[in-house]
Amino acid sequence: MTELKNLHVEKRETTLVITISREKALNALNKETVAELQQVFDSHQDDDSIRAVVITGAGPKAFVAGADIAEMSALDAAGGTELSAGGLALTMTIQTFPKPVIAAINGFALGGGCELAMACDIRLASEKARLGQPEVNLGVIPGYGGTQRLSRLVGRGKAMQLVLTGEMIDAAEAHRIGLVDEVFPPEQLIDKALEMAKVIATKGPLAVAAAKGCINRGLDVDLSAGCDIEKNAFGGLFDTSDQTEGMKAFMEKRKAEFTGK
Ligand code: DAK
Repeated sequence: MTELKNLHVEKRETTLVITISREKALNALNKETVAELQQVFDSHQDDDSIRAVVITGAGPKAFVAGADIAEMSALDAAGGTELSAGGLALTMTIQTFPKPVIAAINGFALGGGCELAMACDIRLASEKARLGQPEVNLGVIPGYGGTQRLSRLVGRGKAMQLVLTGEMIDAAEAHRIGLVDEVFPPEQLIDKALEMAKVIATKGPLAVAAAKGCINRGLDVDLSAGCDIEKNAFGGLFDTSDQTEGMKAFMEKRKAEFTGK
């Protein structure tokens, strides 16, 4: 892996912890940071030693305060489209990544930061987190899938309210509307995210990947097509050693030793 200027990447047992580290700009996503995130996900796509990813922001104040406004301010339409393409590709990579990705939202998650968190599979937030889609304040709209993923998470009315007013909400409200899944005191957030990643790491990795894919793909199709996706994925798992091992271990009253095969 080439040197990363904007990320700190650390392997903690089977969890890859990615910390976005541009603290002076509240971890705003410039093009280089988006490219580095893409590179980290691409290079771990087939890494069997990684069972989950945790993404967080450096410092006590921000997860990610959005796309980098200073960088964006100079863009023309072609540059804006290129920026959007990079961010959209990254969010799609995270959504289809074969291992679960947990966002540990330690502070502001605004604009592209909220969109990055929404592309993750599970969102855990600090009590100090504040979330929102403030793009209308800047004369633009969410460009990293925000208009699409927010409405899928919180419903049309709340998504409209957040995107059209540009107002921030606190962690408690984000939890109430389903934008974040759990809220913790700031000092517990990372440990809780790592704990959750560790629990997932004990499960069959192929089953975890299949379940993630079914939930995500199913949300984009009608119920019966979604159930077909599930049926095929369920059936496919019966060709794996992990299924044999999981069921054998249950009958032998021992813990399963999954190999991801
Ligand atoms: N970009 C660049 N720098 C940022 C930043 C950002 N998003 N947010 C904060 N900073 C910088 C500030 O400029 C300041 O830098 P210095 O002045 O110290 O050099 C430093 O971080 C500390 O920020 P503040 O001094 O403002 O700190 P406060 O505690 O007073 O306020 C705040 C914190 C988060 C409320 C405030 O910084 C703020 O409102 N930040 C901007 C939040 C925001 O609007 N985020 C959304 C960005 S727009 C698209 C693709 C993508 C997108 C849209 C379209 N297409 C191509 C179609 C996505 C857009 C966005 O994400």
